[in-house]
Amino acid sequence: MTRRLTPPWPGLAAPAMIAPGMIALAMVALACAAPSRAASQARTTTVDLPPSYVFQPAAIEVTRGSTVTWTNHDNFTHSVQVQGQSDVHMMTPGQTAQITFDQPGTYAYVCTLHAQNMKGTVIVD
Ligand SMILES: [Cu+2]
Repeated sequence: MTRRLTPPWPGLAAPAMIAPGMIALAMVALACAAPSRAASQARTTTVDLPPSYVFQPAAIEVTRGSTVTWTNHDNFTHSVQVQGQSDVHMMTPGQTAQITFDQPGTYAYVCTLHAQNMKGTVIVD
């Protein structure tokens, strides 16, 4: 029979030191996030395409009238096509694409070259 007499953490010092940091992080997160939105949706007009094959962040929120800029930092050509629109905005490596969103709504988009993997959303409010 084995009895553990010590807790799995080294005394109370560690939790006491972590707690203020965690509270500060939580406050920062609350301050940055728009009310009643998931934390995964960033309020930004800039979408990066890092290596490789992703839109980052995949879901963004913008105010109506905003112009969203995608920048292709990948080593391959990608594109942005908003669902329901015919325009395909091609981006070779290093290029950018810009689309202005005037009407509120949720706009799904894809890279037409890699539609299975590269998907994103622009929420306009
Ligand atoms: Cu692509």
